[in-house]
Amino acid sequence: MTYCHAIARTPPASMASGITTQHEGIDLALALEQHAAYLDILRDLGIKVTLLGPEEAYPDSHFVEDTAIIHSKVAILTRPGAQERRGEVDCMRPHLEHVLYLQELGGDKEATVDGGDILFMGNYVYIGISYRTNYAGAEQLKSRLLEINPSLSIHFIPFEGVLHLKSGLTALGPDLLLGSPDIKLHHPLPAGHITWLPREEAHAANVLVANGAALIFNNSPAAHAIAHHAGLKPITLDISEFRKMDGSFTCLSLLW
Ligand code: CIR
Repeated sequence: MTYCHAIARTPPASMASGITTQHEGIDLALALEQHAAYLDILRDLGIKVTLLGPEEAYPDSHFVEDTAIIHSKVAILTRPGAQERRGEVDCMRPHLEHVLYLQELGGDKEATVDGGDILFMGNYVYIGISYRTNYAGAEQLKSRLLEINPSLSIHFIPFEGVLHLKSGLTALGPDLLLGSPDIKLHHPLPAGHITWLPREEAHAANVLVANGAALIFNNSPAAHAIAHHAGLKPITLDISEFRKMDGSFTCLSLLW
């Protein structure tokens, strides 16, 4: 995918009280350093980065990916599955409405979607059904996306084993995916060949592909080789402090 713009948010000092399944202390100074390095990589790839200020009331608010799905210059605001993250969408709305067409998810209050569950692969859109994204939310999102682009092939993908669909599966190309051995897909995917990572690199399945490059966890030789083989330029980065919050590369920016 070719991107020109990104929105990111500085991690708040409160980030250590965000939602996580890990039990490791977070080093805020290091997190800020890693976040800055991530943004520098995006800039080096020719992407204009808009960096929003920290939102102390929302410890997970730097994971901006979960607040919107962007397709064809339209941003569809989500309704995050975690109650304590819902306010992040209101914080994001004013920044997106200046630069993109805005749509709401709509539907009933039970409908939930996290951006981390939405995977675009060529013309296919996989909507992960998870603890965060439910079928009601997936149906709403599908309707919105088809209004924007009726030619999309949209599929619901129930899974287990990782937080978001893209925590365990990302697209490297129009027919190639990188998979974590941790993700358990309930059904085979309708399209796309999955290359599975070895267990010791399970966390490295979340790769951010942008402008011919692939941002990859450091110390992940298999992921590095697979991305290289796919014709991408691998760029490695340590984002240990975000991993401690169950986050990864794609979650730290909204791109278009
Ligand atoms: C959460 O549990 O919501 C955050 N601690 C991590 C969110 C990561 N976002 C993503 O993978 N898209």
